[in-house]
Amino acid sequence: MTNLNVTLSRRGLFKTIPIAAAVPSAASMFITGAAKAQEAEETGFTICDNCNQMPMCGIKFQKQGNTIVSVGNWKEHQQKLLCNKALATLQRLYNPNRLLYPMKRTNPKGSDDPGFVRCSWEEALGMIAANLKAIREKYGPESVLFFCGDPKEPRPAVMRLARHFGSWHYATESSVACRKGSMLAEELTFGVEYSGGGCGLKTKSYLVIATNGAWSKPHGWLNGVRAAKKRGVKIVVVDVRRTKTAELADVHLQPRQGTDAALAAGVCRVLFEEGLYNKEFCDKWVHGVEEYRNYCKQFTPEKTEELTGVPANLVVEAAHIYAQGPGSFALTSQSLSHSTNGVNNTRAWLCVPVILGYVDIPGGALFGVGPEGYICHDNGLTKEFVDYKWFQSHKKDRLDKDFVPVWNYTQVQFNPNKLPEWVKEGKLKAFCGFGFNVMIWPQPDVYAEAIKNMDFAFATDYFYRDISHKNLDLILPAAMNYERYAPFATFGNKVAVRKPVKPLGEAKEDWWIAFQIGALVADPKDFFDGDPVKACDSVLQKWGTTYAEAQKNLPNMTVVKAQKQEPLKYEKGLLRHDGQPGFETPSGKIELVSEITKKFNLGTYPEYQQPMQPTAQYPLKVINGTRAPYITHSKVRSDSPYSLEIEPMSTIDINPKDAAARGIKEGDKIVLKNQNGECHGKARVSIIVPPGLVGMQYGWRGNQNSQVLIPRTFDKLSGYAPYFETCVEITKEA
Ligand SMILES: Nc1nc2c(c(=O)[nH]1)N[C@H]1C(S)=C(S)[C@@H](COP(=O)(O)OP(=O)(O)OC[C@H]3O[C@@H](n4cnc5c(=O)[nH]c(N)nc54)[C@H](O)[C@@H]3O)O[C@H]1N2
Ligand SMILES: Nc1nc2c(c(=O)[nH]1)N[C@H]1C(S)=C(S)[C@@H](COP(=O)(O)OP(=O)(O)OC[C@H]3O[C@@H](n4cnc5c(=O)[nH]c(N)nc54)[C@H](O)[C@@H]3O)O[C@H]1N2
Ligand SMILES: [Mo]
Repeated sequence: MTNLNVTLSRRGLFKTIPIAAAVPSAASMFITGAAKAQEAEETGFTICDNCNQMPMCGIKFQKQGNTIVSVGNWKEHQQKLLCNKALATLQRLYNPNRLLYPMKRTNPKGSDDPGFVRCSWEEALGMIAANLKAIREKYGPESVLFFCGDPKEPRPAVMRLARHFGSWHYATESSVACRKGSMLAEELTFGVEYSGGGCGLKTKSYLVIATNGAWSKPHGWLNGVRAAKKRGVKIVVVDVRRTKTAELADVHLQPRQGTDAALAAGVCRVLFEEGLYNKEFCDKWVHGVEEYRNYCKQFTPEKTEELTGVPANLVVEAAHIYAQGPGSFALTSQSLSHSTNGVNNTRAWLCVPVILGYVDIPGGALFGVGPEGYICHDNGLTKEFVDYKWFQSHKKDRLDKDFVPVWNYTQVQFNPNKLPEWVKEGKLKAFCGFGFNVMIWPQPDVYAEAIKNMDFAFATDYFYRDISHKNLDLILPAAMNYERYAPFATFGNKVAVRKPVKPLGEAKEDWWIAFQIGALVADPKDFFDGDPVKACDSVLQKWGTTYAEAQKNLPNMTVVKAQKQEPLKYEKGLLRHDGQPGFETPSGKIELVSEITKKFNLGTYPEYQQPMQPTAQYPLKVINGTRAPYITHSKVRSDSPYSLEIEPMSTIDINPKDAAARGIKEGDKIVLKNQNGECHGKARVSIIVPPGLVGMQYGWRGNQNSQVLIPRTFDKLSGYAPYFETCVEITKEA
């Protein structure tokens, strides 16, 4: 069973804790609640963090004393629809396996039993400070890697800690994987992130690119698409699977995995050859149109069909439909960037709305605006808060410079995917992880071994997780979403703050932990007296409010000073740092030919490259990581057993033809195997995947861990692993 690891190792963990220090169990928490049944209920507010801490959906809860008794929709909040994952956070909060005290190891690294015992915060923080200072002294500050996993909320505080400690090796899950690969494509093209958006009243056509928002964005995205369809908006969906979203499409383009650069070029060819593209816009605002147009010439509908599997007539029809603009698009995909030519596949799709001139126009997708300096909490909240300039000035000092030069040149976050190699070379000596998970990587054991071999390593988390934590020196209890103040959530010109409860045990906010460490290893005056609320105020005050003021406005969100949303910002000089019209790219225009990839001899326009091909031995392509509506990554299942009731083990979608050819029936236990390893799961025979394609989530542990199948081959632009490109054979379990 998948959560066996966790449960067993927790038991091992608690054996070493003196009885007096034993953690209060969930049962006792509820008893406290019940005993106080007469106590009046009070209302509290927080932000859900159970999918990837990005949508920041609002939760309103009722509490008795310090015990939360119910959770529900916060109807004044921007994202008010809660899904099962949000409701499951209550079960997570009172999970008896929660990590509630700082723990230090007592057995040598590599021991089966790390012998973790409880220690005080003072001892834990002292140990961290002493080790980090000694390592900085001996090997330089850059030998310490600061890392946040998928949790995005700790990031501003951790990035600030890295900056003041003096290490430019600050990395996150987004520089390992996730959507920053698509964002890199957006930045190369537009100079800034621009992933499209929804449909406005003027929208006539909508292009949904490798995004199954029906499941990955449960807070109303699909309702928006349905409403647009009712208004007559024509919808083109590009997805290798027949998703809920694809079922709404007027045209569903269903390419073979990883062939998107050819398909997009095929669509662009139709638009160019038939004169449907916006020549005036291209002449004025787009760089490299002629080169790309020439490149597209070879992608005739027939050739495109041959390369991608999409029928030639559908390529033409999709182009015609989408050309009836104004058109909007949505590209929130992680899966497109998780293959060896991922960034170029993404760039190629961006060319379609670009050559039609659907950029920042009414009815199209508008560039995002927000309060001054705002860069979203996953990037650091504001440029000033994390000192972007300093990180930018040290890009050339980073270890990823030769590994992924384009990434290094454009991104302030370090790409740590060669961690094992850099540790072996003695270049990284200490690891500070906040919500860190080795399961994020292909071949997780290789990364776990690297972290074991560092001189010092600690992490903060909600739970002790054997596979990631067993070789750490220290593991620290992080307060959960109901128990913390920072960060607040931002939506355009509105912010939402929280009214939390007190943390259980000795759990502390990640921001508090980062600031305490900061005050010990750097100048304390940069860390707000260790107070997350004061840190939030340093930003909110510039936007014209304070945390306390915003709390007074609850349940309403607070309006702050922000740039006003308006179309055609590039004409008015609102997209460039120098206030000139145009885009923040080297050419000042939207770049179909990237002057940045060119500079590093890594190509010009987004070229098609054949993805890894199935072989006689491994004839099925597995897209390993598509999102299911009720589960997130590797964490949710054991944290909220309620999720395990929905899906108790790894479920693998296989087309009826492929299943029949292998004697596999619905519910059979199956084994996926390739040259890298094998993993187990249960078959779901479904036409959601076409023949030759297998779909599955990732994140199951033990013998269901699919990360072992993925090779450590990386996209040359983003450095991301090909999670969606691997080939396997499947057999029925003996
Ligand atoms: N094969 C394959 N691999 C993938 C992907 C895929 O699709 N396929 N997807 C990639 C993508 S897009 C992502 S986002 C990553 C997933 O990224 P991971 O980092 O693997 O994400 P999680 O498992 O959600 O969370 C990591 C840890 O953070 C802890 N945690 C959660 N919230 C907090 C918090 O607020 N504070 C602290 N201190 N800890 C917290 C959790 O308990 C968990 O142990 O995986 C990537 N890897
Ligand atoms: N319920 C739930 N929601 C989540 C998460 C979760 O774990 N659970 N995780 C969050 C995170 S961290 C992320 S990054 C996002 C991801 O959000 P999304 O990227 O929207 O989610 P996915 O399901 O990974 O991928 C979208 C679609 O891309 C298709 N696809 C795969 N490969 C290709 C290809 O080569 N070409 C084309 N055209 N299509 C392809 C897949 O079939 C899938 O339907 O979701 C977030 N939301
Ligand atoms: Mo992600």
